[in-house]
Amino acid sequence: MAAPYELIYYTGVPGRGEHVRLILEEAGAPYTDTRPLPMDKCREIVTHYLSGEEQGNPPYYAPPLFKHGDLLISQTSNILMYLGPKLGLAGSRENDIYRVNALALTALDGLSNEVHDCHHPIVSELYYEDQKEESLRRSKEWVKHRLPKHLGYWEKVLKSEDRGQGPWLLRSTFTYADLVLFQASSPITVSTCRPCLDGVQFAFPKAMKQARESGKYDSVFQLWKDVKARPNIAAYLDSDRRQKYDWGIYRYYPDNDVLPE
Ligand SMILES: N[C@@H](CCC(=O)N[C@@H](CS)C(=O)NCC(=O)O)C(=O)O
Repeated sequence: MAAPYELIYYTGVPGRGEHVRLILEEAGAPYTDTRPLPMDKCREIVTHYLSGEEQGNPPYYAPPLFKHGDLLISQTSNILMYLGPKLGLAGSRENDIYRVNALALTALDGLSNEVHDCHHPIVSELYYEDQKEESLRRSKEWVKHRLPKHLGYWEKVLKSEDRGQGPWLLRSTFTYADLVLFQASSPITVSTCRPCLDGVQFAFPKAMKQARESGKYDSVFQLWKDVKARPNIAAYLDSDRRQKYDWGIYRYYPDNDVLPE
């Protein structure tokens, strides 16, 4: 029997583990997930796997972790790069995996890590409340400079001649890069806590609404809609497996919900 796919991550927020869930859900691949376990149990399991006691694997730094048979790996983009070719979601041409990985890394850098650093600009170990002033300053500068830069970049990718008629980042071939961009950038409504360019729209609803209504990034928002409408993704988003944003990478702090000045 083939080894199961095992996602090891914290519970209670989609977090970085969500990118791994989305690729598995899109492919309809069975997997186990620590999500339904209580947080204490999740921490215990994560700590065990980070310890380096898993034979043949080094100690890793942080979750998400992914286990497949004897192989234990970390780093979101690395896990996606492992799964992409196995699940047929890494492109169809020679070397597409590197194109897909570049796009996924760019989305994770700009629309995930940078957004996290808006609520924790000094250090993750301090509470948001202990770095509020810096967080507001960073958020203002981020929506002014970085948000348009990132959305403009993705609009350029989606408008590039090479992409032809699309509808996906790599022409007509759906890849996990589309899923990563969706998750980082899906439009959310704060009231229902559904994922924002999902994450970014959750954290900065005012700035994202303004960006959406500007008409400058229509291709980006169209991609979000197209990914959301894929049957397996739509079913997953409607299921109780899809967790709400709360204390993870994407957080809504009213003070930080600013428009570009
Ligand atoms: N680049 C890594 C970042 C991993 C990461 O920061 N994980 C968080 C949880 S989502 C964590 O536990 N960080 C601990 C730390 O940075 O000290 C990835 O994408 O997997």
